[in-house]
Amino acid sequence: MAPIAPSTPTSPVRPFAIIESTLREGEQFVNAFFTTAQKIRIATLLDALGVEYLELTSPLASPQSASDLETIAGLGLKAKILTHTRCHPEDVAAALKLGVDGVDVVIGTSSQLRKFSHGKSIDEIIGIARDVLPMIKEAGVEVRFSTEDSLRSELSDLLRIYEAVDGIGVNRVGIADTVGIGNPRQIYELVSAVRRTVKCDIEFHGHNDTGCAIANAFAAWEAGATHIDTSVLGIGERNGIASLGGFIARMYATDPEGVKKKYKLPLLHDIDHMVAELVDIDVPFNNYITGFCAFSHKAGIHAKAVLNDPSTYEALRPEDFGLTRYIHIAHRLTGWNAVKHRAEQLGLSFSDVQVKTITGRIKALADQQAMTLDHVDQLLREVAGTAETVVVA
Ligand code: HCA
Ligand code: CU
Repeated sequence: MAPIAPSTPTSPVRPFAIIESTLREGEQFVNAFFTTAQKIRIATLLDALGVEYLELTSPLASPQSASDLETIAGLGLKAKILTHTRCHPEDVAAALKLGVDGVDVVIGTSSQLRKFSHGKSIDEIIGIARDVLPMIKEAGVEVRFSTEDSLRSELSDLLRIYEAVDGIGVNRVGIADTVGIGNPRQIYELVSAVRRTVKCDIEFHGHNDTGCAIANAFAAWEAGATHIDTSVLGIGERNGIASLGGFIARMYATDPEGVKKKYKLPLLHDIDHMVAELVDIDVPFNNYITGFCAFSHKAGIHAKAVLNDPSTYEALRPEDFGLTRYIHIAHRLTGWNAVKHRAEQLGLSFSDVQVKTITGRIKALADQQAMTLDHVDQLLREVAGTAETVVVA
């Protein structure tokens, strides 16, 4: 019998593409203000990572947004450059002048948005799509049509719209969990229904208000979505969307070799830290892959097993991301195997009995005070008779 989640999956997985929206959804993060130079740095690094698409703010947002879009579209990056606009002829015409590889249009379909935002019926929405989408197709660039607030829209309305725009010949339809209300089962069912309805590709964009953004993106992919929206650290409107690193971690767990080939994973660390600095936040301690303790092991039982074979307590191999694991030994949960390993790193050799005695001392001290690795090292050196002075009392 095979395990439920094998550490090394063998079956080939269905391809997927990342639409990296730090320069669109991410710009909607409350702290975000990117200069042109910063946008170029972000775009260049994401392109080097290997994301397939970069989505940028609508050129109608502001004159600088239009000029930055043109600049980035002109960089000659491998990633396709998309812009995100209302489903409106004026917006699309402005976008098409700037050298983009595609236009992602969106229109609200939930009763809330139809009532309080644009006031259009479903038939009117289909009519607008018939006017606007051919403009993009005729320009020879990719076209995506998305329904904002898809999760709070009627399924029958969504399917009717998607069927109509598929007939017009879009490259993709987009499903957006705009308020982050969906759960993985609902997303799976919705994407499956859309998959049965359209021939074109399917994109998923999910917010994280209820903590499901990455799981939802993954469920969407499992149900047949081909394109997934992300942003660096998940930044976006409110608490944001599926994070790039989190989604990559999820896909890596599904297909490590495929994901390693597709993306230059060691760049994730720099990307997360660069964007965090630009928007004046820290990389969260518990961030996927790049959080400071993502590869730290603490309890003695964990440390012992990880020293024997890291895969016992690691779903992701830090070395595949250019990172190293850290075994934390300066605390009362420590175990003698980890202390012995540390002694060996310091070039000190002890008998097992000695290490066990030292471990007992570490535990006793750690019951009294917070300890650091320096404390432990000094204790080890002291016992080995190599320490000049004894700092730990
Ligand atoms: C927003 C729009 C959007 C669009 C998503 C999409 C959303 O509300 O700012 O184009 O698929 O979350 O609905 O980001
Ligand atoms: Cu959004």
